Amino acid sequence: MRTTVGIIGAGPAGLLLARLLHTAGIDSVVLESRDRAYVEQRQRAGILEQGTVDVLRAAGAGERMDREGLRHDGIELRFAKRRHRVDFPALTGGRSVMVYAQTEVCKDLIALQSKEGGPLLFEAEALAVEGADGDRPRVRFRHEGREDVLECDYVVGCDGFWGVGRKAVPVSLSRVFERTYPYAWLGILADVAPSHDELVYARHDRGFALLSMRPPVTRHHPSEEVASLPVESFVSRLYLQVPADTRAEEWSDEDIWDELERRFETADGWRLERGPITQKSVTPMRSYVHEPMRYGRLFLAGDAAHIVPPTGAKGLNLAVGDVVTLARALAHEKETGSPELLDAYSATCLRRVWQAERFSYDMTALLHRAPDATPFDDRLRLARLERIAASRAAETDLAEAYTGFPFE
Ligand code: FAS
Ligand code: PHB
Repeated sequence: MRTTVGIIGAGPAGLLLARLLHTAGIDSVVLESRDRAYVEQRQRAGILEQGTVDVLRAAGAGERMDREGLRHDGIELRFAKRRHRVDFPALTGGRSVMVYAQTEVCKDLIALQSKEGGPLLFEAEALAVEGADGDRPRVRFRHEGREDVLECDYVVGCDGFWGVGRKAVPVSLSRVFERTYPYAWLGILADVAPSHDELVYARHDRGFALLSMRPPVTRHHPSEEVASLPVESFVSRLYLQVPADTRAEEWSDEDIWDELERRFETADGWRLERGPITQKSVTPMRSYVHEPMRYGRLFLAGDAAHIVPPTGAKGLNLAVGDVVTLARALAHEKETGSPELLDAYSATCLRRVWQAERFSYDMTALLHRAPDATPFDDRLRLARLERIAASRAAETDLAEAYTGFPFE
């Protein structure tokens, strides 16, 4: 097989890159090791930044998002039984976020790719990237029980944290920056309407809790009926900070609801509605950056290059920033013959990556309680939260970061 851009991975990074290249007239092939159902059902990100929403619309992948997603103009911070709402448009000159799950973004991009894009091979596992430092990189892969080779002009590792793309960078050139956290998130999906119409981030002496939501699983409505889905039709997506070695099955449904209730408690008697839990999973917490994000004709994008703790809702949105930058650079080279934007890819992406790492780390440290936290640490976190509630400047920093850093 031969193509201009070989893409490893059909998560949001790989799928959106293929779409952006297609609209720029650049051919690609996407190799995805799992099957379509796995990619479309893998519960992960839930929040799209303003920039991501704009890119999906411009790429022709925003129609269902605009119908079934939910625009959110703020979040609520909860601490010491107090509630403080952060008003995004008022603090950022009109920016907001969209509640629309990563699973739905992937479904929309896969549907587009199948209709008018290049080859997207499921159950095609990339085994290695070879020749990245030469003019003819190639991907050795296994598909339908036999090994094959994809010859390319460029290879892009969009294969997540555990993929093979990053392994093609010589260790001598790799610089890794990472931090693991002494806690994880126990996430649930529950068949009950969200108890609040926006996301609630709670800091409690017992640990962090997050109330989020998901649009109902798509049922084929006549278009006029879903013009604006009421939040009551949504289902609840909730998270609890738990010890890092927690196994989801250790927690009964009742224990989960009891613990969520404790951590969301407010002085004004706000109530958390309960319902049947339909999914339970534990997400480890990690900060990770691999530099550089390029080696010869190999580029890394998304989780293949960086990981953030999900507290700042940045992971998917960072992947979008990477592939927007790369698609623009490849199109520039095609149009002008100049590699200047390709040569700047890694540095351009890393400026945005490190801002997101900083914000994600700060939000995580602010809202979680480490097992070795001291009373001094607890007071410091409360003081930081008080400052955000009292200072427009402190609140603006959070609102600007949460709604997304501008693409360069
Ligand atoms: P992905 O990991 O999504 O996709 C990589 C793809 O490559 C996968 O489909 C994989 O099967 C494939 N692949 C791997 N190796 C391969 C090989 N050798 N050959 C072929 N294909 C291969 N981010 C948020 O913003 N908010 C959240 O709430 C949030 N929650 C998360 C929960 C969990 C459990 C996890 C793990 C992550 C979460 N994230 C969240 C981050 C997540 O959304 C990522 O940032 C996002 O999936 C990044 O997309 P990709 O870079 O495309 O990587
Ligand atoms: C989610 O809805 O899955 C979600 C929302 C916000 C976050 C993390 C996860 O910060």
